Amino acid sequence: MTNEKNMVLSSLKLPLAAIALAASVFVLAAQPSADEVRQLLATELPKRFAAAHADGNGRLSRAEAMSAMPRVYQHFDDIDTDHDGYVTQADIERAVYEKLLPVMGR
Ligand SMILES: [Ca+2]
Repeated sequence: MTNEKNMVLSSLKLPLAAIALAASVFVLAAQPSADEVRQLLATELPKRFAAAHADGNGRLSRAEAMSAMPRVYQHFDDIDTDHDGYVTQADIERAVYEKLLPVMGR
């Protein structure tokens, strides 16, 4: 049984750790479903956001995003809708719901 499991795992192109990492930063190459993205928002975003903003002020600066949440950094100007140079967790959630999920179309 263990050997069968190992064969299945070794046949995957990516190590499981890489898949988990990709999912946690919302990389779309893995083609998560809309439900999976909603699930990630509920479970992973609060943890990642808390870990990413080092000073704990509830807002993520561009520099903090660059080092800890590269996908957020990549879309920083879209997410920072009031253009004050900071994004909140709510900003990220809104961006995903308003911009990402609609284009996923499922
Ligand atoms: Ca802002």
